[in-house]
Amino acid sequence: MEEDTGAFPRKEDFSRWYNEILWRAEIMDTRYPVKGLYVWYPHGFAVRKRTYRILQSLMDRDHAETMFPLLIPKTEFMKEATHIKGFEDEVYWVTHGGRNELDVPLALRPTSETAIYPMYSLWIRSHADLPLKLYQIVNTFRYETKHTRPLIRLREITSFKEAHTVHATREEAEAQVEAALALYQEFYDNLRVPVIASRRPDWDKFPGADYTIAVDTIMPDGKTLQIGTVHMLGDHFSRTYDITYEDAVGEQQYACQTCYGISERSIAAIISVHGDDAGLVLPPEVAPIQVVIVPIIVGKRRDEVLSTATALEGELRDAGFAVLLDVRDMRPGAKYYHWEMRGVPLRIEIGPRDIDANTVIAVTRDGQKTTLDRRGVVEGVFSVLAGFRTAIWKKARQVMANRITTAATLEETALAVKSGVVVIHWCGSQECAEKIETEVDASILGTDIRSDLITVSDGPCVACGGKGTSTLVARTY
Ligand code: 5CA
Ligand code: ZN
Repeated sequence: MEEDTGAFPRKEDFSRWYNEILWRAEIMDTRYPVKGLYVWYPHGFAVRKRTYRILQSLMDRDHAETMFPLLIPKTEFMKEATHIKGFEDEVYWVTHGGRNELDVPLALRPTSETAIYPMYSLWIRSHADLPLKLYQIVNTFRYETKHTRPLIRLREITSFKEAHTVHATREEAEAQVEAALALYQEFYDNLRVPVIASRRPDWDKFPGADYTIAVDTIMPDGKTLQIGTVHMLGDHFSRTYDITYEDAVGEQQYACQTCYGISERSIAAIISVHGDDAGLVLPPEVAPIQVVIVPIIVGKRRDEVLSTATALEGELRDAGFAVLLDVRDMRPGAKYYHWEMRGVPLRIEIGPRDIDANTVIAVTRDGQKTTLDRRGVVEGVFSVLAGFRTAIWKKARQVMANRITTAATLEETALAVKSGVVVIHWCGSQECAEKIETEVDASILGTDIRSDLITVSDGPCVACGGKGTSTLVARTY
């Protein structure tokens, strides 16, 4: 690929920076000729693969993986009234098989409740079958009408991880909601992406849920991105799809359910939260190449440098690092630029002077330069990468902390919400919510806030002065 000057500065126009990074770092190709559908470049897919491996390893602790069909008969889809109402404008329908009109139109799943739950009804017989905790990673289709964006608002979500659990009691289902939140928290900790969890207001909950708790991160432009949701479904779906079990005394009971999902928005979060003007910054856990070795070749000692670099590559590979030796015939500076754009966490430079001194130069993606002893290079790389992990975590948390403010009036809120999330007091009434949302030109994100960066309290509602509790307000994606 042609090398050129750096990407657009992130601060100036985040949206433009984001779109440029996607192709410059070879994450997504946005030229596919259907709106809202994009193509993973192999490099982007390699990041996705590592990210989803982490997600799967967390899920696999106590969930089983499965796969349900993409097509859902209209008859099943239309059963749960609230759910249909929430999704009917977003569903793609398959109406024909070849030239024949289908007797029953088939929905392309926008999410899979209505595909999975009729089968759960067949599978669950007694309390011994519970809890049931399954997940799948599939593509789903939503005819989104808001502005579509790669990885963020897709019409084909390619990497929809959805979990669906069934429990004997409401208490167990509620405990599962908390367990799912803890799992998502751990997932995002692994990606070094700080999140805030909060309970969505009733009008914003998942269609068919009792309540929804979402995790959001704050993007560089101060808007929030919802990067995961956990829904308490109660018995809404179990009554509709007849998911019952025989309890210990032989009586039929409706089961209680939860579902929770994460999409490739998680990748959008990694890119946006860590990236900088030079391109991607990848946490080592998800970097397809963790260490790139750039030989500094000057004149006569070419072979010596290359053989030393090759030996180094072998050592690091044997130690388990994803390492690449860049032997292309290019200036070192151009190579640095190339790998910085692609987010490689660590670059090692090795030239004649380093060979003489028995050292190598290690430069992390955030610009920290360390001289490593050639003999202890494996330990050195481990420790430099560990330091890098901590550094990007600290930085991301600090940036998020700086973007959270509190406000006591609507005027203060309107001003503060331009640069991030605002914590206000709200009484919980829809009337006040509408007033707040129009006057500050932002959304009520949620209550029941869970974040170690925010202290919650009670106080007078910013709209009516009545008794209120801490509430997040933000401009959202
Ligand atoms: N069945 C439930 C749980 S799996 C469900 O569909 N929940 S959801 O609608 O909230 O979606 C789960 C997550 O997918 C959201 O939190 C959001 O992060 C992501 N998501 C939703 N719509 C899109 C979209 N159009 N493009 C990309 N990601 C999306
Ligand atoms: Zn109020």
